[in-house]
Amino acid sequence: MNFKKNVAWPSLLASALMMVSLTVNAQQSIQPSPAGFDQVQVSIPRGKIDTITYASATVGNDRKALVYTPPGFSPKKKYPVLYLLHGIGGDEKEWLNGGQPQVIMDNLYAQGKAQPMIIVMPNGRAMKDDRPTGNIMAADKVAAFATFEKDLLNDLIPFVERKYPAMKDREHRAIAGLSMGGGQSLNFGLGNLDKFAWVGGFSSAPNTRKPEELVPDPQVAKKQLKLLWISCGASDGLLSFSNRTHEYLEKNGVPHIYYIEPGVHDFKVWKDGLYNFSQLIFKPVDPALFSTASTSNSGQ
Ligand code: FER
Repeated sequence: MNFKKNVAWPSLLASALMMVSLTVNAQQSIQPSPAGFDQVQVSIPRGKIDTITYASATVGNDRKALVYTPPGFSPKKKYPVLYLLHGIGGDEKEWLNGGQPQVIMDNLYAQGKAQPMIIVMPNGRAMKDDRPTGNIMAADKVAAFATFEKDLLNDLIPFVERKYPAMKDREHRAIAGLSMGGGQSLNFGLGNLDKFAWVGGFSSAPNTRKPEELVPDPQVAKKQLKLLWISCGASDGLLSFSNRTHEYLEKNGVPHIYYIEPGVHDFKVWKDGLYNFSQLIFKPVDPALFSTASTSNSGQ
């Protein structure tokens, strides 16, 4: 009897601890980026940024993209790839100049918070003159952001996967972007679920397809997606495009993270987007983070 009594305590303690940890998990949520997340730290290992040039059959000329490889990168290992897209006023250097993603990522790696990944920053304006000059809202320039779907799938991704030690399956390919690039990421990611399992839109622009066109089959999306991330500044004039997508996803039971933070249409919000999204991808996602917590896998 005494023996039984004694062994009951550890098991009771284990149960109590488990309940505490379940409660903690259930309360887990996306938090604002901590101070210093975007500040250069001395004496930590750094990734590297290359400029690549690829032949685009879609556009009919050579195009440029930037590629960040993480600290400790080795061509002998294999890496998942995040395609990170810019906005209507930018080009392949917009993230670098405005968001310093290499600083955010180096800091995350120093803390062991993100999976080692290759980040490709392309030029999403798929036309011969792809500079953000003149009238950036001109119809042909806006249309070139849609044309980029072909350039990305048929020209850039195959190039990256030939030149870099990239994993080539959908579960190791992510796409995210800011504003026009957020709309592109949602359109191209959700429109090509055989190619992308991780999709993020930061402050997505009016180029975002209407929800019914974006996700025509919620059950397929639910099954295929590893993570769908939608974030926006609460005071962004484009918030309605994120919100209508979120409401449709919620109504149709497609799990996703919807993160609205104080802010406008600027890099503060987009850096927070990258900081959070990059930590979540290419590893198991805690379902407690989903805005739509319909995660009972019944019927699957
Ligand atoms: C628009 C408003 C904003 C639009 C695009 C944007 C194509 C894009 C903004 C950005 O990328 O920052 O009406 O139409």
